[in-house]
This record gives sequence, C-alpha cells and structure tokens, in this order.
Amino acid sequence: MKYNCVLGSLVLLIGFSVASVHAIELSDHPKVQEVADRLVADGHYTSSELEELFRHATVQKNVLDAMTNPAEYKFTWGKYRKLFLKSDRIQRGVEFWKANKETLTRAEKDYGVPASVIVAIIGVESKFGKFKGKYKVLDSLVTLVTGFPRRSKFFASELEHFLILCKENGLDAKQILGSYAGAVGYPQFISSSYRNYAIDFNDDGSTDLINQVDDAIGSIANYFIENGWKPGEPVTSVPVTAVTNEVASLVSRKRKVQYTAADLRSKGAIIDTDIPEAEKMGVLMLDASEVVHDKKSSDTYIVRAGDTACEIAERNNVSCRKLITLNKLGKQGKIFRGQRLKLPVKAQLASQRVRKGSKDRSSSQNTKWEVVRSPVADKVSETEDRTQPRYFYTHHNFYAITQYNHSVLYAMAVYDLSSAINDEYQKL
Ligand SMILES: [Ca+2]
Repeated sequence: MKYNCVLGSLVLLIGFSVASVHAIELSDHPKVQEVADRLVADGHYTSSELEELFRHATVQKNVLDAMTNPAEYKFTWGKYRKLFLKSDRIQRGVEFWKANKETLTRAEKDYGVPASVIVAIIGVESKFGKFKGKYKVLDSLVTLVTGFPRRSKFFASELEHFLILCKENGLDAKQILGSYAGAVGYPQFISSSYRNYAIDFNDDGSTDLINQVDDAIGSIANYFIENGWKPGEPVTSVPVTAVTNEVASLVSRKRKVQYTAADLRSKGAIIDTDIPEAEKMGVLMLDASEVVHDKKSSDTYIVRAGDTACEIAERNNVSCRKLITLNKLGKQGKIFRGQRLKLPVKAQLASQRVRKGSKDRSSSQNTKWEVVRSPVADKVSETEDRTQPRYFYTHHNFYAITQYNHSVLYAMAVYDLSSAINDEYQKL
C-alpha cells in the first residue's frame, strides 16, 4: 500500500533539516518528462497544462531526509511500539469507534474486516485524521523520482497515478497534502492504491479519502479484502518469551506463512489446540535488538537497529564478503533487524574477548531455550520493560496487514493497537 513510510506524527519526531527548495524544469529531469509524455499521449493532460503544473513543483531535501530514516529501521521494536501504543491513542481509538460506529459496523459486516483493525490502521496512519501529512504530494513525488534512484521507477508510476487521480476526482494537484512518500488522507493511501482500492462508502458520488471518514473506513476494508484478508481467521498467537531451539531456528521476517501447525508442534511449539494441524503459520521474534545473548550463543549475532552487514563484520573481525557469503545475504548484503547471522569460529573467539568484562544482560537466562508460557498477559504499558524476546506464531492475516506496509513491526503495532482499542471499547 504505502511505500514503507510512516504517519505524519512520527515524521515530526524524526525531525528534518532545513528544506532546500527550487522549482524544476521538465527538460532537466528526463524521468519526470517521461511521465508527462505518457500523460499527454494517453489524453489525461495537455502539454501546456503539465508545463504549468510542474512550474509549481519543487524539489524538497527534507523529503529525501525523511525517506532515508523511516522509523521501522531507526527504532527498536520496543521504542517503535511505544510510539503507537500510547494510552491517548488507545483512548482516541475508542472515541473514533464510538463516533463512527455505524460505518465501522457496516464495513465489518460487508467485508469481514474487524472494526478494531480498521480503527487501528487509521490511528497509526493519521492519528484518526489529525495528521494527514504536511508535504505537497506533487513536490514529494517529483523529489523522489529525481532524487531517490533506488525507487525512482516506483515513484514515477506513483506520480503518474497521482496526476490521473487528481484529474479523475477534480482535485488541485498543486494543493494536495500528504506524507513525504505521497500518501494521503485518513488511511494514507498512495495514489495507485487510491485509484485501485478506494471506494465511495457513503454513496455521495465522490471517493474522498481526505475529507470523508466513511470513504476511508470502507476503503481500508476493501483494501484488506483485495489483498488477502481472510474473514474470521486469527492474526497471531499470544506471545511466548522462549521456545525450543528447533522453533527458534525457524524465526523469519519473510512475509509469508511457511510451516504447518503440525510441523511446529513436532518441534515443540505450543499452539492453541483449536488451530488445525494443517494451518499454515510463521514464527516471528521481536525485541531481539534489545537482547544480548550469552557467550554460548555467540556463534550467531542478532542484528540490531542501524546495523549494516559490513559494520557487523568489522566489529567481529571478519571480512564483509565472508559474512555475506556465510549467511547468503546476496550481493547487497541485505539484513533485517532481529536476523540471526552466523559468525565464523575465529570471529566468535575474537568477539568473546571483546565482550569480556562487558555487562551481560542475559546472564540470568538459561543457555538452552525452554518452552515457557509468558507468565503475564500481553498488557499494554507505556513503561513496560521489553528486554525479553517475544516469539509469535503468525497466521495468514498477519501478513495481510503487511500488504499495507511491508514492515513486520508495523503489522505487529497495528495488531497490538487494535487489540488494546478493542479491549477498551468492549468495556463500554
Ligand atoms: Ca463518498
């Protein structure tokens, strides 16, 4: 749905450098020119309309700064979660649900997507409409097409969708505000999602995600169903703080269910008895970035926030190439937070020497993982200490949430928030 971006309120927390602003000339930017040419060829705009429009477009350095520091990479899971699971956001969620009860009930009935999940998405994306974005979408998209080469093709497509969207809905492309990645409205839909999945849920003849909360609610439900949400099915198990070694070795952030419940049970996983043997599930661990493992586990390194493969290699006295080859990381050396990286034996010894004398927070933990149910329910607390790893058995619907934003942290934050809001709402 969105390109790995986060809501406006979060953007504010990250902070920006001073914007450098200059208008663009189409002839200086071939990728933008290509978009313009297609729009003219397809009859959406005339050349003069687009020339006039792009005279108002400016490149914004702060968009690029925000893009390279998304919260999903910047924060540990513990910090990320606290941003969203604040009591005021839960309370606002309850208020939002009460205020839009009829529409949410209708969306849940028509689409089978729980009201609590829709409320949580709107809460995470725009704080219930309070922060819909402060960047001019035209500027953001032009900036990303011209200044973010890795994804310029994607953003060129979004720029094209955006300009068609404006034309189709009579919107002024120069004025529409959104996130730094060009996402707009209560649900922060990017333009392609807006065009493909937004619906006119209040049946007034316009599909308006910026001003009509009913349309936003129906559109989120439609988006989820179109992207694989299975009504009535679970999202994740309750977390456990430890699992068997065999189960721990299956931890993955791949966005798919990889094992059957029967596979996992045979490796020692305790999964609710009402989950059928053939159910496909995944195993996810969070909070790893805040856990220091004991020495006997030092044949692996758990990737922390901000790490790069080469920095880890350097710290462990291994060549970058060797670490990448050993862990089959591909040419880019791509890693993700919480990933277990193998270290060569020599590096383990060096690493242990370096660690000697440093405080080992895990010294009280057993070396061997044991199957232990979390002693407390997963209650929401802003001050909760989450230094323990938490393991989740994830279902298909968990990965349906990652269709909205590819981060598993995002999906877990949405699900946690939906559960917290639901708990409070049901008390009314
Ligand atoms: Ca409408």
